[in-house]
Amino acid sequence: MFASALETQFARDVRAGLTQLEQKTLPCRYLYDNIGSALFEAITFLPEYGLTRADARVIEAHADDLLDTLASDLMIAELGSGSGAKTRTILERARLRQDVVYYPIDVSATALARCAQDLRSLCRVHPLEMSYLDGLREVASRRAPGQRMLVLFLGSTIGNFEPDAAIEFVDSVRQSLAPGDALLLGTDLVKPTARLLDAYDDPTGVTAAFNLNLLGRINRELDGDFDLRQFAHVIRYHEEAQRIEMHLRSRVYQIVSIRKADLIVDFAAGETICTEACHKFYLEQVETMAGAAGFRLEQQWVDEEWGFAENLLVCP
Ligand code: AVJ
Repeated sequence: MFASALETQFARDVRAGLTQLEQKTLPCRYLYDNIGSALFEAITFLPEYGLTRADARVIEAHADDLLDTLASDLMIAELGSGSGAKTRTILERARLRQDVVYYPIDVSATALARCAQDLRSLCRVHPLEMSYLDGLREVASRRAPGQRMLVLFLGSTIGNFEPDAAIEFVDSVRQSLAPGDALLLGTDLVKPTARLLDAYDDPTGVTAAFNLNLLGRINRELDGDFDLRQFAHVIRYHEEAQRIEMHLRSRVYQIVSIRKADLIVDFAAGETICTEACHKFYLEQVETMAGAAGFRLEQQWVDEEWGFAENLLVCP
């Protein structure tokens, strides 16, 4: 049977994560298969999860201010575009003023196709099914003389990086940019713990399904035999580290085999797999991060209702 490269990478990552001695882990990027992307879309509608609506409110309120700061001939690249819903507002405003080309970059072919279909009536859309930094380098290589680039990294996906890795990532983004280019970075802000716990462990159980689906994906794609009913969705908030963690806790002692990862792994009763870390920010920390990555922080637009900020980082 022919094993695709991606499958093998998935198998390798699962094997590496589940053989960790201290804390078993699974990379959060694997949460987004078709089912996972659909469940995440459902999460964004939950009353308890205000992040995506807050992001959209800030963009609605400040898209013109944003475009006022940028040159006329614009390439807009988006990291992790998903369905592109939030970007629509920026593209609608931009095309009234300038010639715009949009490059959605995403690892999900389904999300990219949907995004391109939804937005191609607004401007030229060139979807790139690539990793963020590879996609950005590709966009930079297509820059015409005098063209400026705006990179969108919305929705606080930056929160999935550990603090040092976040600075490194933002610095890597800057390396594909030229003076005058900009990065619009969405960051979810620190807020009362109770509100965060509700947002990541909603009473409807959508986030629990989103989390458990990762084990279902391993069963489907890597021939695993996880019994999803024997795992529980658990949230932890580390106040000092400003980090929410999603875990899957084993309800009993159990042994799981994952044939395509050539792995048999056991779980003690109560043992967990960490499937995602979501860091929250203070405004000053974003400024520090921008400076450490070689950017100048130009603007911070804040949604007070939920506690979310869009940060405009300009390449000096
Ligand atoms: C897509 C990473 C921004 O951290 O809030 C939502 C993912 N995980 N509910 C977030 C998520 C659980 C989300 N990000």
